[in-house]
Formats: sequence, C-alpha cells, structure tokens
Amino acid sequence: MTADNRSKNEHIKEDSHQLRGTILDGLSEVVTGAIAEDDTQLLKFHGSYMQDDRDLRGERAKKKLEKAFSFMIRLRIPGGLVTPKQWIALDDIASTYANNTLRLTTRATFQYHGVIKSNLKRTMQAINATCLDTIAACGDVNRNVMSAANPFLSKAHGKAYDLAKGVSDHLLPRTGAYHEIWLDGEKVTDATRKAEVGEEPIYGVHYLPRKFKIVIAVPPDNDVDIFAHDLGFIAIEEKGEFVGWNVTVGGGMGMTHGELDTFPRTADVLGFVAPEDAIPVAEAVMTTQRDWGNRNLRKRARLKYTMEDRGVEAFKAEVEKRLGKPFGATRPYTFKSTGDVIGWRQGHDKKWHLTLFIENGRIKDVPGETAKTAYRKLAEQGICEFVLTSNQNLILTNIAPKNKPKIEALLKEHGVSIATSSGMRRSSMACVSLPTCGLALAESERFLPGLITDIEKLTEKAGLRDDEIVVRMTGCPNGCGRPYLAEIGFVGRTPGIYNLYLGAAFDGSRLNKLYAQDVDRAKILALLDPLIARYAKERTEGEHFGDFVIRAGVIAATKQGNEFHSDLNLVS
Ligand code: SRM
Ligand code: SF4
Repeated sequence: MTADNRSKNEHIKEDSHQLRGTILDGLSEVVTGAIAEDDTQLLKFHGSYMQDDRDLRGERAKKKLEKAFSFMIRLRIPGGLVTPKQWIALDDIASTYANNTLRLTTRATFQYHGVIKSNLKRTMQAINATCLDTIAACGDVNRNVMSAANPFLSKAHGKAYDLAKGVSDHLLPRTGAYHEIWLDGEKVTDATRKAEVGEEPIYGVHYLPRKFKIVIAVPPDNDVDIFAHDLGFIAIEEKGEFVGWNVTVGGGMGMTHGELDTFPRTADVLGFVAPEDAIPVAEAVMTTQRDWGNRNLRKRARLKYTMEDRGVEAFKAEVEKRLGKPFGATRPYTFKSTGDVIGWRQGHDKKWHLTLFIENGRIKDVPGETAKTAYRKLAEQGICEFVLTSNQNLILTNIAPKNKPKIEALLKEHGVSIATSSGMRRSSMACVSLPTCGLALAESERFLPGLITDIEKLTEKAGLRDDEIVVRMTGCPNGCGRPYLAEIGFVGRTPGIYNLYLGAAFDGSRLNKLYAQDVDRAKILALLDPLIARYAKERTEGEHFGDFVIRAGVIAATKQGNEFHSDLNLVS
C-alpha cells in the first residue's frame, strides 16, 4: 500500500459529501459563534470565511471570552455588473446584516464583513433573492471571473463580459450542497438551477488542488492585471473587428516570507484561440491543473508551480491534447496601464460612464462624504448601472447625456469628489488586512491612505503630484492587492513594519523586486524621498517610475517570476 501524502484539505474535501460537511448542523449550534474547523474549509466553497475581530482578541482573551467570531461573505459577480435594483438590495444587506459597508475587492466583486453566525443563512438568502450568489467565490475551484471593466465601453468589452459570464457558468461547481444548506433546497438563480446533487463532472470529489483564477483583458487597458492570474484571455481586434483571444497561463501572486520555493510569477502567453475555443481552452487548462497540480503541499499547489515544475511547453502540449487542436501563433497586442481611467468616458454607443476612485474599495458613509448613501440614491433613481473594477473602483455606467449633470450634482451634494488628491492615490490599492483578515501580519487598508498622504508631500516637492505611480500594499505576502505588480509595493512583516518592493512595469508585465526589508513609516519616507527627487530630474520623456528605478540601477529587473528572489541588492 502506498503512503497517502495528500494534504489535510484533500481529505476534508473527499469526506465532505461534495461540500456539505456538517455546516448545516454547525449553523444551528448556539453555544458558539464559530463552526467546526473542517467546515471552515468547506464554507469557503460557498463563498464565506469564518473570521474574528482581531482588534478585540486581547480584550476578549483577558475576559476568557471566545473570540468575536463573524463571517465574511464574498459574492460571485462575473464581469462585475450590478443593476440598480441589485444595488439597493446589496446596500440593504450591508446595513442589516454586515458592518454597514460594502467592500469592493481586487477581483471586482463585493465582500461583506461582520456577519454573525445566526444571520449567515438569512444573508445568503437575501443575496440569492437579488439573483446573485456566492457559489465558488472562494475555495479550490474556479473563482469569480473578472473582465475588463465596463462591458458597455466597446464591442470587445462586451465580448469580454460575455466570456466572463460564459466561462464562470461552465466551470461552476454542480453540487447541490449550496442550495441545500443556504436555500432550503430552493433553486433560485440560473447557477443553482443547474446544480444536481452528487454530480461534479468537471471537479470530481477532490475539486482542484488550489484556487483557480480567470480574467479577461481588452488592450490597451490591462486593468485586470492579466499576468497575475492562473488563466487569462486577451481580446484581439484586427481592423476594428474582434477576432479571438491570446491565452495567458500560470500567473499568481502569493508567497511566504523567507521561503524561496514560493514566489509570485507572471503568466506566459501560450498562443491564440478563436472565440468559440475560449471555453474549451479554459476547461482544458483547468483540468490539466486539476490532474497535474500538487495535492500534497498546498503552498506549492497553484498552477504557477505546476508550470514551473513540468515546464511551460509540456503544460501547453497537454492543454492542446485535451483541446484536440494546437494554439495559433500569439497575435500582437499592446498594454499601456493597469489602472482605471478615473473620470468620465464615452462609450461606442455615445452613453457616458463615470469611473470613481474608491479608496481601497470601502464604500461607506463618513461625516462630509456620504458615498454609500449617494450610490443608493443613484440606484433608486435608476439613472445608471454599476460596474465593479479589479482596482477596487466603481463605474457608474450607461448614463444618458441628459443625466450627467444630475449625477454630478448628487455626488457633490454627498461630498463625493470625482477628482483624487494625487496621481499616486488614484493608482493605489490596499488589501483588507486587519482587523478581519486572519492571515494579516500588519495593517494595510487602514494604513495606506495615511502613508500616501506623507508620500504626496514628497511627490509635491518634486513636482510630480499628478503623476501616476502605482502603489499597492498588503498586510502579508499572500498578495491580495497584487503588490508585486506595483511600481512601489509594500508587504507587511509585523505591525508597523513592511518590505518595500520597487520596479514593476506600469503596464503590469513585469514584477517588482525587494529593495528594503523591515522598514517602518519613517524609513519608507527616507528611502523614497531621494528616489522620487531623482526620478523627477532624470527621467526620460514618458518614462514610468518602475522603469526608471531599473534604468538608474536602483534595482535589477525581474524578467520572469522565478527570478523574483534573485539579484537582490538590499539597502539597509
Ligand atoms: Fe486574497 C486569502 C482577501 C484577492 C491571494 N484573501 C485571503 C483571505 C480570504 C484570508 C484568509 O484566507 O483567511 C482574505 C480575506 C480578508 C478579509 O478580511 O476580507 C483575502 N483577497 C482578498 C481580497 C478581499 C483583497 C482586497 O482587499 O480586495 C480580494 C478578494 C478577491 C475576490 O473577490 O475574489 C483578494 N487574493 C486576492 C488576490 C488578487 C487577485 O486575485 O487578483 C490574490 C493574488 C493573486 C493570486 O491568487 O495569486 C490573493 N488571498 C491570496 C492568498 C495567496 C494564494 C497563494 O497562491 O498563495 C491567500 C491565502 C491562501 O489562499 O491560503 C488569500
Ligand atoms: Fe489578508 Fe494577506 Fe490577503 Fe491582505 S494580503 S487580505 S493580509 S491574506
């Protein structure tokens, strides 16, 4: 008999009766606000994480109380489009069951935080009543599929949106566990309608070795950060007509501090496929990873490591075998940036679209800026739809020209500004981190805004206040804010202390590299001050900060993912 070295999660999945576990029993257990440990792993496949308020941990431990448990819920919104009616319902859910905020994520969906166990089922049902769901928003499955923000901007954007919906649907788990547990067996949305108890034709009982992420980009915008994901599709247009997709495979961000066999990796471009081959390619790539991925060691289980271990060519050949045809030659494409274009833009159908910067994705009301109320009022008036972006921003979309002034007036009335304080802030993102994230080592969402205010003083001094320099922060090395693709990246080490990374490409095609280890706010500013000043003086026409630091010899370029840890020349 051979030894079974598979990770604990493989056994949990195998024994779970296709993701049921004992979740249903745990929900009705009133003596604790938690659920059983194995069930916490299964709950992720249903779109929820058990968390606790880390701000309260010390105080509760002193009083010998159990942790302040609550649940994070993540929605599945392929393509990120939300109707006004849905917005109103989602806003109600935030105030009734969660912490009265809507959190836009780096994968263009919503998260709720702070839902207590006794409200979990009610919240799931309320979400389903909006014709949205949380199936496969987390867990070892294909996650929420992101497409280039705003399906209405051009025909290619429309194709990207349709593919996001199509591929999400095709790769959705089919187990009936979701509607049994949360909807009392009711079949509400298209997704749940298709679920058949006991049937998982694509996933089987073990699902995938690890999470799997798909995105779709429309050049020249690389807003979805195509090279950061397991699988990507780049829309190719020739002579103004959409002709198909270039396919990218093997990107990923997560790593562990100090473990050199873990690293972020930018995806490889495997080749071109015709429009009708996109979904079959997605299935072929995902099932190759399903069968080839590492099921013994979760930290090496992502597709990027399968590509490294087996080789890109071998992986590509297997995908072609499963697809029954070879990839075509990669078609030319050019990306210009990873950011969102903040402000007004007009679509091909002459409708208007307003992209608003939402600092770190948190939609809330604060004195002087009642943004949550403003968006709700817009939804109630029904004068726009809403699109969530992969940069944690919000697009008010499909606006008739006559409604533009109305929207501007309403936003102004609620203190919501279309302008941002600087180009750097506009290009910034931070992951959630403390107090809800159980893996956080340092602050992120609550720390970055203040740090940017300090860095703005440096850019102001150098005359660069409006220059877009991509800055991202995460509270740990898992990379939820894609910090390794930032021109200036901060990754938490311990409270108040970060690693500083420099040198990613503005268009998202090159990772950055570690520049300084274990630096606090004062040291960060001391290190960035001379670099920003030099950049202002020495940059060439149109040169971005990430390219400048490489040309100036400040940092070596990371040409591919497995070079992320090499050629380091740390400052002290
Ligand atoms: Fe993430 C785990 C938040 C995008 C890589 N991520 C987590 C958890 C669930 C912590 C946990 O496992 O207990 C965080 C919940 C925090 C909270 O309190 O809400 C969390 N991740 C987020 C979000 C909300 C960050 C944000 O500020 O927007 C993003 C939700 C995306 C979504 O809607 O689906 C989020 N996470 C990402 C991304 C970015 C992306 O996908 O574009 C990455 C890097 C890309 C990648 O996957 O390689 C990412 N999250 C991780 C990892 C590391 C995975 C790895 O391969 O090593 C973990 C930890 C894990 O899976 O073990 C993680
Ligand atoms: Fe939590 Fe780390 Fe992800 Fe930030 S990067 S949300 S700290 S897991």
